[in-house]
Amino acid sequence: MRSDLLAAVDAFDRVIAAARELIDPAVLDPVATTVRQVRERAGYLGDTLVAAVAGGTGSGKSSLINALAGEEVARSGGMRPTTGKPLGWIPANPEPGLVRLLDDLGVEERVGQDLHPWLALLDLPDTDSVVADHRHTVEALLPRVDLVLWVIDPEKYQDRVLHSRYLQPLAAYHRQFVFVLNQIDRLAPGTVDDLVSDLRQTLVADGIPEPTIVTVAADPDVGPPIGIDDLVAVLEDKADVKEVVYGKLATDLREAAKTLTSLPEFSGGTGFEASWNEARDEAARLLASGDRRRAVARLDGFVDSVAGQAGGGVAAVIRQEVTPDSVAEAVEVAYEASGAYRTPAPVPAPGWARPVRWVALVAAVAAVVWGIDSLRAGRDLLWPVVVTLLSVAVWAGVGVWVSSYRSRATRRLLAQHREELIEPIARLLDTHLGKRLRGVLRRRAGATAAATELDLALAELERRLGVG
Ligand SMILES: Nc1nc2c(ncn2[C@@H]2O[C@H](COP(=O)(O)OP(=O)(O)O)[C@@H](O)[C@H]2O)c(=O)[nH]1
Ligand SMILES: [Mg+2]
Repeated sequence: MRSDLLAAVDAFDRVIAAARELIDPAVLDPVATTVRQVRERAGYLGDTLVAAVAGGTGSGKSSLINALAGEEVARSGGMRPTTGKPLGWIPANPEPGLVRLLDDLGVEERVGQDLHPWLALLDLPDTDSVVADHRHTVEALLPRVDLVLWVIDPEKYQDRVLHSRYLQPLAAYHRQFVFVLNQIDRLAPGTVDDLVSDLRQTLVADGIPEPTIVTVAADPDVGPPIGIDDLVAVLEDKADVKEVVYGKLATDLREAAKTLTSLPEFSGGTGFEASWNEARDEAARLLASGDRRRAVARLDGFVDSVAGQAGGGVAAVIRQEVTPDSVAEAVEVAYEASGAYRTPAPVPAPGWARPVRWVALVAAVAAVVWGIDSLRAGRDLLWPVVVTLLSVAVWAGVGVWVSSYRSRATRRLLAQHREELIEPIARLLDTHLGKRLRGVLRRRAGATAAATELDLALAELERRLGVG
């Protein structure tokens, strides 16, 4: 079960790493904190029930541990502070995780026991200690231990410091609390029940809905300790909190996962290639015909639409990495590198056109001379006129045909030239723009894939816990 939890935490860390630059830190950071806390807590999850014993000086914490142990392991009734150094009463053969926990908590004094091998008790410094941030010590401890036994002196059970400084601020951890009303031997017969119900009311007012209260006398003036077996039974019962803790951690992870995967950054994301090809080819066509302005507008519009579809942090990253300026630059590079600015030279006239027109011109001049000569000699003018007209017609006709031929051929050449440019331009746009867009989307795809892995890991954990 622990390995399943750790697998889920690992999967979660991969999601966080993949999403790091795509998601607003304001959203991601609290999630990362939750995951870190779960990992921290999971680090000490073993089979031993670890309970910290807390309470005011003289409430009987050390006596309680002695009573549970059946021997004096903790010095009781000593001078204040009676518990300057924390003590651990732990299984003689402790789990490595428990040893690590005690090391981390600085619990150096350790007494091994075989009586309750599932239980470890930590005798903490007193809660009414003058150390100002003592509550923070307890608070820091809470996520790392399974239970806190609050040992309460019946004379001080309404103590303002206990309720306002400790219990109320820590009420969120109430499931981990057990209240031990100690020294009941000192109470008048018949008053215990009233006192318990009074304490219960105060605790409920503190924000602890269903407090577990056990009454004991750890070190009565006369006779053996009272109520210790009941306490052991309650603790044995609470050993189930291990299961509860796993369940709670799994829930924490599931909730955190939901926070992330409901973000737009983790949804959709297909169909990029098709729409990019279309936009790119259109822009390439515009660019091949020299229309840089519209090519830029087309691509910029495309980037906007990709960002719009991606939404959230991915949109921001896209527009950050693919700015309008960089689109214009990519277009400029494609325009220059492809040679789109060069137009082909006009098609020359066919080689025969010029001599033919010369011959026609010379023929026309000759025919005119011939006509003048015929006119002087009084000869028939028909043939000279016919030849003149024919020659002029050939000269003019060939001229008109050649210029139309040249403009048609030049247009054809230009169209072909543009057609041939489209592919290299498209390639250049791919290199200078498409790659960058793909890079951002690939990162998102990575995050989405990691989220899928996380979902599987969580499902496995939930299956092992028998929930979900
Ligand atoms: N009458 C009575 N005295 C107790 C009981 N538990 C502890 N004491 C006494 O209260 C004093 C303080 O106990 P101790 O365990 O040192 O308290 P700690 O400061 O919370 O560790 C000692 O003199 C104990 O003998 C109890 O159940 N009944
Ligand atoms: Mg003590």
